[in-house]
Amino acid sequence: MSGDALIFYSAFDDPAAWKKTLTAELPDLEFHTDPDAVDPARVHYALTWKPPTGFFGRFPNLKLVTNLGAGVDSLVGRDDLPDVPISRLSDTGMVSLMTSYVLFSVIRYARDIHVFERAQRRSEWKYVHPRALSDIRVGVLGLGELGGPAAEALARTGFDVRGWSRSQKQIPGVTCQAGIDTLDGFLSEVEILVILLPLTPETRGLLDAKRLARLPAGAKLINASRGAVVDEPALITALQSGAIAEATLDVFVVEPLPKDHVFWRMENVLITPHLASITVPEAAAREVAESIRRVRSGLPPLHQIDPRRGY
Ligand code: NDP
Ligand code: OXD
Repeated sequence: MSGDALIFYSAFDDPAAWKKTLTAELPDLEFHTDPDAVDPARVHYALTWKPPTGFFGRFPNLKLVTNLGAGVDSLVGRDDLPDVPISRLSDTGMVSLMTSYVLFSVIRYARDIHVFERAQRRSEWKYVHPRALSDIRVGVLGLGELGGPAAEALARTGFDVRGWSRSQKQIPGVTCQAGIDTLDGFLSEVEILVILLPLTPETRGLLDAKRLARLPAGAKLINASRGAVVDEPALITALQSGAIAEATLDVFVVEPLPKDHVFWRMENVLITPHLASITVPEAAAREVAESIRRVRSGLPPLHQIDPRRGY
């Protein structure tokens, strides 16, 4: 089958880069960014990030919707989502970027770099005796395409790593637990918590005041998934009291984080602007092209998500 069309929408990603990389993989694919420039009936594939309301309704013959990102929380709640396979991006470039972000953030705390950053601002030679990494308990919530490799990399680096997910996992060097019943016990043993859970009805506000209080006093928290998985006011209270000593936050309930938000003024919070991982078209286009080939052959796409489950 050939000559079918793809519609691209993103206010964030570069359409020219995607067109170049995707049509190099699939020379017979028509790549469109303007919905009015193509017969909607010939559009079989949508590659989109947060398209406007009603976008999908224009295309009656869609066979595949691919989310231009890993998190599908903004996609699955839409009422114009067609009943076709939905996939998300995942590629080695995205995994490497997230793993490097998690390693950096955990090591910054494990090696007391945050303490030295502040001491330097006071011109203070502040010696803190390093701890063995194997004594530092790191917990990773979410062991999926990004969380699994991040947990494994932390274990390879020498940390005592525990992981938590919905279904039981086996990851080299990582002690894995599964299910909501094990969460409180899991949290009580973790010194540095890394959050890599998707935002779903089940995980929204999962880390509320009660669960944050399960963490040992002085724990550190790293959130690289979605802001709303954590109850932000509860986190602020815990950071202000020192119950949670430090946080590295890449994601927020409201993004961009408003100028007057208290997080900006907190010395014990490191803020990054939602870039823990991004999609690199060169790597991801191969996966998208393979999904299109699979759908053309009547097979399910790669990285298919379950809209009812929310991830
Ligand atoms: P996946 O969908 O591959 O994995 C999700 C993991 O979370 C799985 O291990 C899953 O368990 C677990 N999980 C989901 N719901 C529950 C639950 N209710 N209880 C326990 N565990 C649960 O996601 P990724 O690893 O690819 O990415 C995680 C998130 O990171 C994305 O959803 C996105 O929001 C965010 N992200 C952020 C980026 C950034 O730049 N900050 C960039 C890319 C992604 P199981 O394995 O049992 O299904
Ligand atoms: C994603 C993200 O989900 O950027 O890809 O958060």
